[in-house]
Amino acid sequence: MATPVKVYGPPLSTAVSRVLACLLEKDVNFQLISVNMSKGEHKVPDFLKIQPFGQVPAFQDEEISLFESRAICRYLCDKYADKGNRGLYGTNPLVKASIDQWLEAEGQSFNPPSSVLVFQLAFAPRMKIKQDPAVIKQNEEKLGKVLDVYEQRLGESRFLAGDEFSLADLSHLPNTHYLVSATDRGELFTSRKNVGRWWGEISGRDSWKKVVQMQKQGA
Ligand SMILES: N[C@@H](CCC(=O)N[C@@H](CS)C(=O)NCC(=O)O)C(=O)O
Repeated sequence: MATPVKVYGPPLSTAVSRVLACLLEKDVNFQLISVNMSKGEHKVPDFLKIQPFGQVPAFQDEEISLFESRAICRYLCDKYADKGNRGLYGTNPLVKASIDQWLEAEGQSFNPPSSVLVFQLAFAPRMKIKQDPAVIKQNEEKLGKVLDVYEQRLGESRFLAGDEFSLADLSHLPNTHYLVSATDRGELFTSRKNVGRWWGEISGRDSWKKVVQMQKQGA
């Protein structure tokens, strides 16, 4: 059996959970290596050798070390093209271009406001950090505008990049999961008919259900 790839970081991290969902979709064998962030293990010199920004996830496969969750996912889809969900990152240039476009939309337009809201609404209270109502309001408005674009797109196609579930949809799972499950702002998604339908469909995938289970177990 091939040596498992290594993922460093806790499944509760949105960026780590993105990589885990991709590994499960692709049916790639992996070893999850714990990084205790409250003890600052992501800032120690040995960790910085594989993740120079001192963030999770870090990743290793054979002789390559990688960071940035979306780059790791793209690598996994290319390297393990014939394993698991073969269409996850498209099988022809046209489909791939559309997946890349919506992956960029996730990283550039969806992630900035949604990650601020995840931090402010889900993590700050747990960490006993004071919430900033002005920041919450501003980012809620920004996210609403992004989701209006998604609402229109998802009225035209079942998933963001077309009729098949892809890496573009997968990349939205971590932040959306926290906003829907751990805050009172789930309506941003569920009040929009097409976005709500899409969220129900992508969050019901076995791969994501397994990631949520890992988060619950604190694996
Ligand atoms: N763009 C990076 C973001 C990584 C990131 O922000 N990780 C967070 C956890 S979700 C982290 O390590 N935070 C601790 C820190 O920045 O010190 C990716 O997608 O991998």
